[in-house]
Amino acid sequence: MARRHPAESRSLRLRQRGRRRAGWGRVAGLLREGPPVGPTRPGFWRSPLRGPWLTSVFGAVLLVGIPVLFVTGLLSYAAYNPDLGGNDKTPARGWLGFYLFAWPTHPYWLYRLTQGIHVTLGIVLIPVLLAKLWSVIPRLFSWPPVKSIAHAIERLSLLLLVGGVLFEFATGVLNIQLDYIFPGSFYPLHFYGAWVFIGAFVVHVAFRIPLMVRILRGSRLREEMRGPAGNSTAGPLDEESLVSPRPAAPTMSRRGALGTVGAGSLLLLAVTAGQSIGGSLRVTAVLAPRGQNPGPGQNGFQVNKTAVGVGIRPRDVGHAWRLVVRGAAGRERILTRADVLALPQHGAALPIACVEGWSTEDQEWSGVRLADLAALVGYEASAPGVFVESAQRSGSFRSTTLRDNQVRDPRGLLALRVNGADLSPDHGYPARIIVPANPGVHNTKWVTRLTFGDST
Ligand SMILES: Nc1nc2c(c(=O)[nH]1)N[C@H]1C(S)=C(S)[C@@H](COP(=O)(O)O)O[C@H]1N2
Ligand SMILES: [Mo]
Repeated sequence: MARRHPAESRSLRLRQRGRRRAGWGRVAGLLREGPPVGPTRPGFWRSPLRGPWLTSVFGAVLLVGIPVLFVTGLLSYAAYNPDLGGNDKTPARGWLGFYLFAWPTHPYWLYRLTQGIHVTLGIVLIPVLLAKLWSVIPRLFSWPPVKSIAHAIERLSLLLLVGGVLFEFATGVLNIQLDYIFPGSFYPLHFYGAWVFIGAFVVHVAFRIPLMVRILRGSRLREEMRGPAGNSTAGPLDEESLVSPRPAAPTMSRRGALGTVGAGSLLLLAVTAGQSIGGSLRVTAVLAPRGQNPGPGQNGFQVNKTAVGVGIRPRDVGHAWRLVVRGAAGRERILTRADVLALPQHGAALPIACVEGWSTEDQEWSGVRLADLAALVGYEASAPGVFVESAQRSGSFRSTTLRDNQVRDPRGLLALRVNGADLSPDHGYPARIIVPANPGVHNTKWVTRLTFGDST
């Protein structure tokens, strides 16, 4: 316990000398010669568990997890077809959208899977992320703040890394739990933030991976995990100053620390995954923002945004409701609900999969194929994309643009019924969009107008 870090005794000498100095001379002296007081002092951080090994274990988990989060996040963004007019919530995304592609409709559960993974994994990694940050805290306060230009660049990249990761996790969780608190602006924040963060992440990994591999190859895992309480004593002082020069008595073993973090992650998994997997697991999703039990009946599945909640007036969706279908060369048809029901009806078993990560089981929708509606207004041979508008007059998600592959898919419907009953008001009565592998947001409810061939 009495081990004194060289920097510690240096700071002691300095403090004695400092009393004799005054003003700026003293500040300059402190900056030059060693850490003053508080968290910049190496002896301030005293957990004996900190050290390169523990940091490497958490780092290895994040090294696998974060790229999966990044890729599923990019896919989620591509699924919105933001290169179509009206869909882009991220103006001037510029070359960051270089990778965008026509989001497919096969397999129909694709978005349910990618977004379920994105959200569930993000939540499950929170304890690991916090533990990793805790394990490297002494480094964030390392003194002097800047030693050289290279050191300054490294510290700046750490700022982007830590700031970026906290920003991404915070915006993601807030968007899930607080019902879109960033009206229209979550996408740019989370999207630009992801690129800044991943840049810093790649730089960090490039510099750190050799050290991490070396430490983990040392196969201390067995050693750390064995023994009555696992290993809890501080290791030898390391170059990275993670190991405390003045370790306190342990309150927990490293095995216990890993177990606690792992148990935290498993607990979060257990109370989250049910919202995406569904079935009998849905009741376990106590953190699900859309609840575990959406009520009985054919329309008994999760609702995001009720008719009342977005200001749908009864007269907009009652007898006076009309569907306006516009197409080539100014052709237009205006249909009553009876007219739409008189068109050939087709079925499709598809889920609602929301950006928030929750999804429903496949529901049996029935309605008119979007391609058939396109044919009504002059697109008999091959249907183009469509601009969809709803009876909702303000707020987000009241309109969307669908791509031609989504219109042409035989399961791409303007649905009137679900599971054998008329749509309920909250699920979009009289008519809504349902398209395979489409993010929930683009399955517009309370549809009033379809404009084909106006998608760019
Ligand atoms: N007009 C309109 N359509 C909308 C929305 C909306 O707010 N307004 N919300 C969308 C979102 S975010 C989702 S996830 C799905 C949810 O469909 P459901 O409530 O039928 O499950 O509807 C989509 N359609
Ligand atoms: Mo959604």
